[in-house]
Amino acid sequence: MTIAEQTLHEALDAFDFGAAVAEVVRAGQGHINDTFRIRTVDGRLFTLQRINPVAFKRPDHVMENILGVTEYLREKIRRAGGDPARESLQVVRDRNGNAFFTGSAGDAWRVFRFISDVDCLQSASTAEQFAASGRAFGRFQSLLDGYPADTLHETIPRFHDTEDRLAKLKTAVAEDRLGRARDCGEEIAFALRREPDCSKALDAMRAGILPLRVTHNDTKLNNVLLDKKTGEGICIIDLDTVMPGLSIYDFGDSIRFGANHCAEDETDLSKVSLDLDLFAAYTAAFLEGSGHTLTEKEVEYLPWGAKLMTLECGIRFLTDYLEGDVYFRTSRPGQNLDRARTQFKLVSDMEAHWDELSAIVNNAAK
Ligand code: ADP
Ligand code: GN1
Ligand code: MG
Repeated sequence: MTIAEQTLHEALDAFDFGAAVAEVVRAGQGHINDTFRIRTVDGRLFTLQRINPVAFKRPDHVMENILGVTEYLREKIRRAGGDPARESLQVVRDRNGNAFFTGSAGDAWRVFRFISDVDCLQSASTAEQFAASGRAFGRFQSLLDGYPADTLHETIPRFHDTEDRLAKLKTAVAEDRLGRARDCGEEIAFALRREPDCSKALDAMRAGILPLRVTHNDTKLNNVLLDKKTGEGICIIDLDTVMPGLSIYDFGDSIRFGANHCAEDETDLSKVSLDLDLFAAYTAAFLEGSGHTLTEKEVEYLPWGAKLMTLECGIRFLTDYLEGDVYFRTSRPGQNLDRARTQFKLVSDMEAHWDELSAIVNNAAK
């Protein structure tokens, strides 16, 4: 039994679901939080989550960000004639009126209203599905355009600081606490050869070429809920890492996860490749969703967003493998190394198709 399952009963008691709880099932395939779907005897649905304490040291900061952002979004959605209950997460407070509950083991739990009649996909079967997620993430960014960025806490310090991620990999290799570095010499070398790349977006940000915006920072396909009837992306979820960031990160992380046809931990690397049609579909949709508000430079750097998020995620998986799988949830030995390998295969593919990626982006931006 996981820690979350052992302490679940305390969390269930801490919230008023309006009726007795009839069913609790694990939900979703996220790598970080523990998510449960709650059904009451009268059919009400909720999402109960244990916030991962390894990833998030300050759940109070996470929840302050989420309350601020969701209230802001709901108001904007309402004014645009939308349905805030379906198009934005809504926090349900605990019996004491708090945005989260701290259990006896010190772990933080929160509840959201469950959004029904949606699909949450692990991979896109059609370009249109992937485009729907792109429109939704683009729109999310543009809706938050006026949000006071300086009120947001940095919930994970240096989250997309690729230079720092590489430095952490070097430390993990040097320490090699579990003697795993010998299994992944090639992967370590792959990352180290790309050290100059790790500064590409950060240099542009430091030089004022790329503006800081309020970004989601974790734009996987399974962090958007698609309406079952229309197929459109209606609600962006997993708001734990909404922080000031670069627009190209949100674009790039979606490409990393969704512009291919295999699982993140696919072991047959011959199956792993970047799908240029999916890349094109997402690019056009993301620009459309963001209302074509990205600057010329942001558009020019989009392929860098894709490559950097993929490289960085590979570096993070590899670091976690070397450190003993302490951050990303794993269900089998070697899974984080397999994940790192797929990411690096995708990076190689992006490098091989670099000119095409730029051409697709230019074409979409016309
Ligand atoms: P993680 O950080 O572990 O990825 P998420 O917040 O993304 O956690 O939630 C995990 C999964 O739970 C999602 O991919 C989605 O399938 C489901 N989920 C989360 N919140 C809701 C919600 N409010 N309504 C419906 N499904 C949800
Ligand atoms: C994690 O929480 P989830 O599964 O949506 C991670 C992302 C990684 C992703 C890789 C807070 O996302 O940064 O890109 O796994 N989230 C956090 O799949 O670290
Ligand atoms: Mg998630």
